[in-house]
Amino acid sequence: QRLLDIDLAKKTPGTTPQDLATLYALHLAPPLIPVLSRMRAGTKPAIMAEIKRASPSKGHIAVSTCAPAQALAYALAGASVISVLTEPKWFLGSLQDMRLVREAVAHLPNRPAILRKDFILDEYQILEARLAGADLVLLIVAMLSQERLSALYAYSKSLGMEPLVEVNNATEMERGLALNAKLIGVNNRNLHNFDVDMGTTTRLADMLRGREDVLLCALSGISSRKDVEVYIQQGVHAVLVGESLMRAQDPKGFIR
Ligand code: IGP
Repeated sequence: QRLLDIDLAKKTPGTTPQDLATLYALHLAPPLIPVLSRMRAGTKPAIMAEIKRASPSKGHIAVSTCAPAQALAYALAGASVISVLTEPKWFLGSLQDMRLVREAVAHLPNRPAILRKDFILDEYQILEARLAGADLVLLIVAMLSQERLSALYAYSKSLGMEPLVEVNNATEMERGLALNAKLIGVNNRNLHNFDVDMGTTTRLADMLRGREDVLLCALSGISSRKDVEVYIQQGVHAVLVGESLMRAQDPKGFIR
C-alpha cells in the first residue's frame, strides 16, 4: 500500500521532493501500536510511566538514569505507555533516550506504546518522533493557537500517531473537544506557576460525562497508588506518573 503511495505521488503533479522524502522516510518508520483500542481493552487505569531526569519545577530528579533499563522495568511492571521527555534544556532528555527506550521494549510481547513528551510546535518534531519510534505525541493546548493545534493534530493523525492533547482548564478542554481529540490529558500542574492541584482532573472530568469515546488521562502530581485509586473512582482511564516512578525503588507496587 505504501509503495503504491510513493508511485502515485511520483506521478502526481505538484509533488515536491520533500513530499517524496517524507514518504520514503515513512517506509523506514517502525510499526505503530493502535493506542486507543489497546487502552480501551486493557485494565483500568492504564499507567503511563515517564522517563524524566529533571524538570524546571523540581530540578534534578534522577539525572544518571539509564533510560532503556528504566523503560524495561516500567514495561515489565505493566505500564501500557512509556512517556519519554525529549526536551534537553530543562528536562535533560533527548531523542536518543526515546530511540533507546523504543529499542529496549520493541520485542516484548504486547510492548508498551511510546509517547514523545516535548514542547511540540512544528510538524518536523512530529515526523522526527515517528521516525524515532514514537506511537504518540503530546500536544499542549496552552502553547498553540487553535489553527496550529488543529494542523499539528491532523499531521500527527496522518502519520498514524495518536496525539495526547494536554489541557489545564475548561477553556482548553473545550478547545481539545473541538478538535475531536480522543485522548485528553488533564495536567494537574499549571505550566505558568508550577502549582499542582489534583482537583483539576476531577473538575474537568465532569465535562466528559457521557463521552465514552474520549479517554481521559490524569497528568502530574500522582505520588501513590492511593492517588491512582481515587482517579479510577472518578472515571479516569489513564494516569501519567513521572517523578514518583523515577524515585521509586520498584515500579511494580505503583503500577499494579
Ligand atoms: C509527570 P509528575 O508530577 O508525575 O512528575 O508529572 C508529567 O505529567 C509531567 O512531566 C508533564 C510535562 C508536561 C512535562 C505534564 N505535561 C509537559 C513537560 C511538558
